[in-house]
Amino acid sequence: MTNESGPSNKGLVALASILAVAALLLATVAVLRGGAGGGESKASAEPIKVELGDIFIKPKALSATVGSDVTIEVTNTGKLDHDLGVKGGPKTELLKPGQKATLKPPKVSGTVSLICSVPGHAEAGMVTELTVAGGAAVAGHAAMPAGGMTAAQMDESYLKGVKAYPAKTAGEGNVPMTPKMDGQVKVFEMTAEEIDWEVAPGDVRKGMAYNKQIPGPMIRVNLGDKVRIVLNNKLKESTAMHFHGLQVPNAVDGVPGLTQPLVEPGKSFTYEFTVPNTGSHMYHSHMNGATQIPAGLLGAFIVDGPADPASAKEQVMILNDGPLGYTLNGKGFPATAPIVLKKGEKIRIRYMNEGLQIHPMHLHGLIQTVFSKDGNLLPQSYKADTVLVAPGERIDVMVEGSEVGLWAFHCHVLSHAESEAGMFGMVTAVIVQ
Ligand SMILES: [Cu+2]
Repeated sequence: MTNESGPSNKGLVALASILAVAALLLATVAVLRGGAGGGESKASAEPIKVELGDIFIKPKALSATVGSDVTIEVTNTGKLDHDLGVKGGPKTELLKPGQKATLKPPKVSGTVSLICSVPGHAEAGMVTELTVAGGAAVAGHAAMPAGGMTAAQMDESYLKGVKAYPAKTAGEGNVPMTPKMDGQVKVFEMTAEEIDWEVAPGDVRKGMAYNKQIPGPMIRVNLGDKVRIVLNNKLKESTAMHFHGLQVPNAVDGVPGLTQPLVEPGKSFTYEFTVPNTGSHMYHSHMNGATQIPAGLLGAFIVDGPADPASAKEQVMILNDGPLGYTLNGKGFPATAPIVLKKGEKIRIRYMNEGLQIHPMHLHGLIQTVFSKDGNLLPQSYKADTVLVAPGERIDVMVEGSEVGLWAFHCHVLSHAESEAGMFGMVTAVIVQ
């Protein structure tokens, strides 16, 4: 089961772009404050202060609200030249020691890295994270002015989002991949490249994808299968592929410089191994990981075997956060896919967190029975209504459609799921019929 997909709604896109301009004009004063390490300042329109030094950025985390007209005030306190900006996006001019400049936070929600673009400086630690929370620029209601919405506007925007669910968007990720056979070897060819990805209706963002899918195609094999994964790099930067959770030989562990050469732009690399262990695993980039994985270079790698056979009904649920916003299988509400069950039917949900943040997944009304962690069956299962999935973790749960209804299913870090403009991001539903 995967997300609904289809052509984008052209009317909505046009409306969204018109209203996005309106939103820009209407952008109201929003709260902006220093995050961890920065100390909190009062909610105000005061600029957030960022220090560039040799070789660091302070503070390491910033937060803002969508629609902010607040600026980031950047001061170079070092002895070297530095700048600050979004990788590949807007940045300040190159600042000499003692110079100041201002930078506008992005207009969309999500987490972006701000870096110094002087060669080598970001790699040496000149990175800070800006999280832009809430607001209307997500969730396919790109339209409403964020910050200071009236109560009536909030109601209208909220209901518009709910009514649109499940919304169709272009592009579908996590599609099961049929390997080509080379004798006994199952061959999966993966091409990494930059793409435009429609996260929610009209919300098209720059991503990185394997075979034009976010998440990448689902690899599903049996214990003991011989597999070959061919990675073609069509990105503008080097990459590599790591098989997260699979106990593969060191030579195919996918860490450039440690176990293999960099897979440079235009180059390919081939991984071949015998599938060593069962369970819910992942494949993802292991180069510039804090950028490439949140941007979409990730996928599910599921291994069936006698000790952990496939369940009758299943759903992979890959959690991610970053430049694509807060997503479930590459989409944000209302473009997330509902899970549909008949009364009494059971489904196995395989959570996989490829993001940078923790996501406690809360299901209303139905019990989640947690029975596997990182591909290992637990000695004793346990029941929960909220299941915390940390970055890198895979947690498998069984859910029974014990009660008929339309049950909300969302991350309970509420800023990942709901804003003044309504629900967005990590929200979907289990429908029991
Ligand atoms: Cu979350």
